[in-house]
Amino acid sequence: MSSTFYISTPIYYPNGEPHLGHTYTTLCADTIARYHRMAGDETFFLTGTDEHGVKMVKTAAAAGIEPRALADKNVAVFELLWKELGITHDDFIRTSSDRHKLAVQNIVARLQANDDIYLGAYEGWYDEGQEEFVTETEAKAREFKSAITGRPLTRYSEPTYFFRLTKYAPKVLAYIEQNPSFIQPESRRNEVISKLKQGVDDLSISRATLKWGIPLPHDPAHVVYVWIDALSNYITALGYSAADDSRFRKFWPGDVHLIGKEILWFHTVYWPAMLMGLGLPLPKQVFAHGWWTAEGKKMSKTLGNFIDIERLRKVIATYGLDALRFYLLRAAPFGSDLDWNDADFVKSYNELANVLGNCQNRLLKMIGNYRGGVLPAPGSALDDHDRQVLDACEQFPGKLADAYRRLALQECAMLPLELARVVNGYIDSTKPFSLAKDPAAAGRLDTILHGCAQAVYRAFVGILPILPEKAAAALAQLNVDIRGRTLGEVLAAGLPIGHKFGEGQALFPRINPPAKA
Ligand code: ME8
Repeated sequence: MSSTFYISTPIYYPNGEPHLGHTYTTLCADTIARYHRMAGDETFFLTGTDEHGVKMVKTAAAAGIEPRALADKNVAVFELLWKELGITHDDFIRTSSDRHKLAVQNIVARLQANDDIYLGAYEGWYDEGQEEFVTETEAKAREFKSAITGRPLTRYSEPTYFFRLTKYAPKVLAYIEQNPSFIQPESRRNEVISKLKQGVDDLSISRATLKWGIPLPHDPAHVVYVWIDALSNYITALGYSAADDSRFRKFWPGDVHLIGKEILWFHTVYWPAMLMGLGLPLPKQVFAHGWWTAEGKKMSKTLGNFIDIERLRKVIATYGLDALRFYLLRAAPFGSDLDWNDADFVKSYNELANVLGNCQNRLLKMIGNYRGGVLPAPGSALDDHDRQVLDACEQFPGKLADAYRRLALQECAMLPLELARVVNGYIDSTKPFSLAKDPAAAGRLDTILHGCAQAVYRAFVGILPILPEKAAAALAQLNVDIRGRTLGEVLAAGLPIGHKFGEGQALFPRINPPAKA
């Protein structure tokens, strides 16, 4: 039975160019989307840009241009980078687009009709970098500075419309408590629960002093608070409230909102409360991944450790896109904080070469030299070494599916390498090159070559979502075409006896000098 799968990234502020952080979330979402497509799910992968708010206005003013021009300029860079990175998103939502604006106005109008919105006045602190209201207690605790950017908080005092967050907060808390998989990882879930238990205020959802935003339908002198506008993207992109809402009906509720940990509260409190107000089901999961630093420090232009778009392009030009994907995914258990480190990058590239590249190379050489490139049937009784390889092949699909189900992306990257390591160990201990010299050992050699081939094939199929170019090149060398079959079918079937292999070529060439990444 085929099912649907909907995954989103945050929509990024185009107040600057994308960097390592944006790239990471988007590559992770891309990997998960690729996996689900291969698994046979009808998949929808959404990304986009969050173009309104004070931050955009201030950055544009500093550059002497209009916010719209700033957005257009940087959106083009985001779109180009995603193209260069081979990102397979199905849609790119811009919050300045008409389809989004109209739907946001419908959303606000529905909340208003539901008596969830009322006019009042906001008096308090605002973090412009995060576009976040900060309570007096929090502001004091943070010494009136942003917890994320360290810049001073701004004081606001103006009329505003409020959303009745206090009405929904107990329901949101109960939902989170009753649905353990809604917020992942577990530690993040606990954070939200304890903060919710401290109580919330109603949420200011309009700005009367800002012009760059979506006008409130019933009071166009106000624009919609940028987070209400932005969170709505997850349904406006699907056509919520539009004449054609077929995508919305097919894909909502979404399966995973992938986000960085700093925007957890918005996604697990404001967004669920809004959806409850709209009478809509909640997304199945919000997964908050960790934060990147570089060489042990917060990324910063002045420190010179900022992994910007130029740096990413340089790494890709030297090592290839797949090496970057692999490094980012295996850098830490998914959900934990991560640190960019040049030496680790080179190590992870060498791991690809020494483990995956090596077993492919050995397999194709041996099968070419000893069996004319044709897969033999096993020709001897199985011993413990053979059984270890066959067991690893058998367990691989289940382990991989389970790792993707848990979004344990580091495991998703390492499982195929583990299988390849088993093959390398198998070759080292059974020594097919010696057996090849002894005609009486032909049957034994057939068994070993057969086992190696089945495992190498599965390792490359399994790593396709992470190394789309390299794994496809490896499969082309193995002369297999898996199109038209699901991942489960391919992994279960393995290679048929008599399969004719192609020629091997180095997948991960040595890079000299292996300087910094
Ligand atoms: O917050 N480490 O946009 P944004 C890991 N527009 N991930 C990082 C990162 C880092 N150092 N830096 C950025 C916004 N990210 C809002 C979102 S969604 C309805 C609105 C990634 O441009 C990570 O995914 O500041 C983080 O959540 C996101 O970029 C923030 O992007």
